[in-house]
Amino acid sequence: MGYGPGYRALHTAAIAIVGVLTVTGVLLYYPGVHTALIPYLSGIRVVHVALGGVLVGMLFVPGFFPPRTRAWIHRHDWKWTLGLVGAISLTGVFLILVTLLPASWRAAAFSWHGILTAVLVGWTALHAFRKLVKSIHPLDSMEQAADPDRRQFLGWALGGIGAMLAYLLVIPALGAVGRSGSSGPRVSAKPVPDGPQPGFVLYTVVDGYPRMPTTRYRLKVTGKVSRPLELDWKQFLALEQAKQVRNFQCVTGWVVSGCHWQGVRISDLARAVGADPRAAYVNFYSFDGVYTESLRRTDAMRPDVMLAHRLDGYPLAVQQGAPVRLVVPEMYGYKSIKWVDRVEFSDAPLAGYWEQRGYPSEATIS
Ligand SMILES: Nc1nc2c(c(=O)[nH]1)N[C@H]1C(S)=C(S)[C@@H](COP(=O)(O)O)O[C@H]1N2
Ligand SMILES: [Mo]
Repeated sequence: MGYGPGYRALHTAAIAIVGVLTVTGVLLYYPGVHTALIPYLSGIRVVHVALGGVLVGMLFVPGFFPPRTRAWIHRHDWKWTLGLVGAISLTGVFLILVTLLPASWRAAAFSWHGILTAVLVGWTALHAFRKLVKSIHPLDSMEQAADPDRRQFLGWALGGIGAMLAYLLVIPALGAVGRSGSSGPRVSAKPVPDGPQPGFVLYTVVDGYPRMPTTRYRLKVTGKVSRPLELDWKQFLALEQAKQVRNFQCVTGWVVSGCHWQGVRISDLARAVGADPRAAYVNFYSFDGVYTESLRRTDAMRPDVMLAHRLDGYPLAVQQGAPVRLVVPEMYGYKSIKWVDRVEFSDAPLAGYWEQRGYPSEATIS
């Protein structure tokens, strides 16, 4: 009786899920839509990851419940679909394993997650077109065409995993993703003197990227402090400068490894203004007029939390927060507020921009 109603339902469900995953993935990734959908992004992310999990589970159904007949679907349909969905799921799993894998792997996984999805969408369209228009594969011939059994299925799965691992292992050697691991120099994509550095997805929650010449820029350090400061550009640069090479990771999955930051530590700023010991929080404001962030004082005092003004050897690009942005390498990117013009030591936290929209204020990449 062919592949039976169970497999038909599986097929339909898989198509629907792949469709929803593609749409939610696009919504999460593209900066344009990203801004419009801000209130829904954390929900969209949950749906995307959960459905991805369901799809991975479905991939294994034929392995555990082999179809009753050996010949049940066209060989190429099987190979391509399973191979692609398997590889996309695997790259998705890599993205979730935030700290277990090197950032260069995750950066590669992120690219391939998108590239392979584009191939899958193309393939699905072709497959549907063939079935609909040409009817090359009516059920009868489909049933004679191929006979993947459990062994073949496992072979394909292992082959796919093997190919993926092989690819990811040669990535650093090929330099194909642009950046190396957390502390090494960059492999290929070179820093650019003008404009944003390669690898970053450039977010803004307002219309466009606010522009502020350093001649007009003032940094205000206020709140529970004994010597509030208002610094012009020269005075800001005169503060003790710190440098570090760290990964930068957005909660939506993309990661840029080996970013060279230069700037002023919040701990040095705290000393300069004489921050009151009772100020348990440090709040940050952006001159985009909307974005805010807040750190527990203990987190903000870490030596790697800084107001950065240089990235990869060049002044920050406008799109990346020029002239000054916060960098919190231990936490997801949304903590690293751009276009900072006010730092406030306070006894109360501020509900940050994303925290007001459902993201946890504790954003440590664990
Ligand atoms: N002012 C402001 N700061 C911001 C954002 C923003 O939209 N506006 N996006 C945050 C998010 S979610 C991330 S991942 C990083 C992205 O930094 P990039 O634009 O340099 O890639 O900036 C963070 N800081
Ligand atoms: Mo982000």
